Amino acid sequence: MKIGITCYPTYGGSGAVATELGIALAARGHSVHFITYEQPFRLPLFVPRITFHEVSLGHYPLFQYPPYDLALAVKMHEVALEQQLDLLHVHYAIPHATSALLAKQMLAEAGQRLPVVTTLHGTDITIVGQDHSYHAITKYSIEKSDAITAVSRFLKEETIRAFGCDNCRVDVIPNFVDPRTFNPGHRDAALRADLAGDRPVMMHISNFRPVKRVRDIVATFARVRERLPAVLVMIGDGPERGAAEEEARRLGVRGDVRFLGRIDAVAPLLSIADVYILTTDRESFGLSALEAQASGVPVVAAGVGGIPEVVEDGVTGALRPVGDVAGFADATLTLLTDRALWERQSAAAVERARRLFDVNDVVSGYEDVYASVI
Ligand code: GMT
Repeated sequence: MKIGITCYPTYGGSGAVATELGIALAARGHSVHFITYEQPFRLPLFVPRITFHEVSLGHYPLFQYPPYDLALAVKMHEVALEQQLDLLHVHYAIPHATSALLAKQMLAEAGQRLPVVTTLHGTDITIVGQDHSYHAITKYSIEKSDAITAVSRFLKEETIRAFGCDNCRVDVIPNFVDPRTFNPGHRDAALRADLAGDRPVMMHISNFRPVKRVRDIVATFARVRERLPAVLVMIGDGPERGAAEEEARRLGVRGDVRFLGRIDAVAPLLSIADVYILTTDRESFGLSALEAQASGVPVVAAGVGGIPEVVEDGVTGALRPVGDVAGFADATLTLLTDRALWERQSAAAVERARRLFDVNDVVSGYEDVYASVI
């Protein structure tokens, strides 16, 4: 098949999933065309059968808000015509599904069919799409897509609750992980010693947006640190990073918290962690928690949204209510002090990631959806 993929190319789960999916599809012989405003962050420079098409925004002084959605629709139309695409697969409803529908209508005028598959990832449904300014267009774009997928059962239910979604079917296709990249076998003793010496490592990766509640992570770490020498490794960057650094100073643990900034290839780092922590207040899936489990790292997380579908409480980690810093700290301390429990949960985490979220099963699921719309 010839497949166009549009996603947010910047640091984040939906871009990571879309890019890994494109790479896996290309490995199966499909031609994949990424249509985005910059090279997706997880896309290596050259992969056979993958082409990157950049959406460029012309500049004109009249435009206080340059119409990116239109430039994207034009690029989708151009690539679909030139490459004779079989379908467009867009990740994150706004504005990608809307632009895809415009491109589809323009192509229909020229007698070319272009089915649109929309994958819902999270805040396109739970926050942005429910904002009054975007609700009607999000609902329209979902309902007019030829197929809709959501990354968790939670997100499917939330889509139906918030948008009604008349006459449409939402298939749940979870996110996936490639065990060749994320596995416990990569543990790099020198990297671990460099970051933490012989102390246990708590780790978090995100874009530090307010929903992630990164200050709760620092507060949790401070409680752990009272009882145990440990190191917290924070990977990523975003609006709340400054607040997290300030919280670490305020709680007197700044010296034991490593803020590494944005790192694209996180697998080697994940494999040296002892506990992965995610204190978010809403999360449709939690891709980083899955990648941590595949790396053999138990997860301590807030049990919200789709997280319980990814992390099994008491088996591959611990789930606590949002904001329960004392509960997160107790669960972390238990894991860090009970070696037998840690070994059990680490093994169960790897097994769960392989059994439920294997790249091959998930990519086959998307191929079935593509076949159904073509
Ligand atoms: O929806 C977002 O806020 C952005 C998006 C992203 O690009 O990181 O995150 C969502 O999609 C990921 C991939 O499917 C999920 O793992 C995240 O849980 C989800 N984020 C939220 O629901 C907050």
